[in-house]
Amino acid sequence: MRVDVISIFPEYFAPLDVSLIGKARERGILDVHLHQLRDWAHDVHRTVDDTPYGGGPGMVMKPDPWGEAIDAVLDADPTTRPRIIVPTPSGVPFTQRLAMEYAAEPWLLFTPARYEGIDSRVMAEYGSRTRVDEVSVGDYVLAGGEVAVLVMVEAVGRLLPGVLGNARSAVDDSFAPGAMENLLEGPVYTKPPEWRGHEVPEVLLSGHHGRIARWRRDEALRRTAKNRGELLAALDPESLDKHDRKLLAELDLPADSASGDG
Ligand code: 6GU
Repeated sequence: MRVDVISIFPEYFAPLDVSLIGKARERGILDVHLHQLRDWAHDVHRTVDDTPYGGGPGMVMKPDPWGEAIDAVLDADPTTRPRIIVPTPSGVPFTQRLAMEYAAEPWLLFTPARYEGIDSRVMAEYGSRTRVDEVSVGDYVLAGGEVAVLVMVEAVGRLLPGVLGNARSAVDDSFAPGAMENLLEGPVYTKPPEWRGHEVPEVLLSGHHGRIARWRRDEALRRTAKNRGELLAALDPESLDKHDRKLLAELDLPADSASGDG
């Protein structure tokens, strides 16, 4: 997969040299190209922002540098078009589903902004030629989209074939479609069996795969109920067996969160 990022802080992306994503790049699975937006700002100050039409606080990123920068990236391979991802707190939520969708694309172009965002005509211009997604990584406001790009590249990159070893696949991630969809993963333990007086749950040492699977599901249900009541409420009742329902009935849940219909 090719990934391009245009930013006034390309140095923000140094973490992409490290760890899982760094390895994926060394192995040629991920081909990252970083671009300095100011290379396409031609005045002496290399200005990329200006005051907003209609007034109000802050500054807006000018369309001209973005247009020239995006054109230059598109020209790098005229045979393909990248999916353009514009990070913004007013975008659609970035989810595991969207990460999987992006992982199936040959080419992504991220355009993280500073200030109050990019002049909207830029999104209109490229939206008529390729897919342009405005995407948010959560309900809080960052100083700029760079960290959001790091979040998305890591979430997408680990899904690319060959990035995670056979030993650890992404199929049982929390939020991945499948049997445990929308259940959080429960607690995990490793050696030693006792640490500072805390013991590893006996069932995990039992070697009894059926009991271990049941215990893990119980813990997943408990943790989801405790931390993410809205995920529990959204579970398909058909996905809950008799044991699940008994466990949930025994938890002290708000009235509307355990029935699955509410
Ligand atoms: Cl994508 N950008 C900024 N600046 N803030 C955010 C965000 C993105 N997602 C959540 N908050």
